[in-house]
Amino acid sequence: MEKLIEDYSQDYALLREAVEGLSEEELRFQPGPDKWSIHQIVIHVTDDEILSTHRLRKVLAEEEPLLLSFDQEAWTDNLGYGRLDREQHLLLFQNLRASMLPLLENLTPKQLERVGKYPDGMRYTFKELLELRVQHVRDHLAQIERVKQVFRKDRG
Ligand code: NI
Repeated sequence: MEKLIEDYSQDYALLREAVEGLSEEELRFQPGPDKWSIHQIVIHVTDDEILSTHRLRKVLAEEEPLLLSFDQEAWTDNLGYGRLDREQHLLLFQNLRASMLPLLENLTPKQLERVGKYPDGMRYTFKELLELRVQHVRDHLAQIERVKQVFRKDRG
């Protein structure tokens, strides 16, 4: 559990590091017609974090609450991610993660096993939801690296 909380608290620094020093051109580069730019990925990661932080809190607070997911492509298209402020979103991500840390300290084994369920019947424990948070960011960090490679090959 300690390792998990450590990973969870390191994601902001990794995300920041991944975009540090990139030109606006590289940040806005889309590797394909339907592929996200690094800018869009950062906004998506933060949007997902807003919803997931809510889910984590709900599972800790309520008895087997209903969890909802979101249509990520619709959010990207209809919220005009291109116009949203990347720096604000990075700071929002940082604050969301930091705001959770006091809740994660001293969790009892019983709290880790608290459950939330999705409308399709899938059930997740608090610990699993927390693991998914770290995994989500790590997956998108790998995606960011792939976009950088395509961009550099394109320009190379
Ligand atoms: Ni995602």
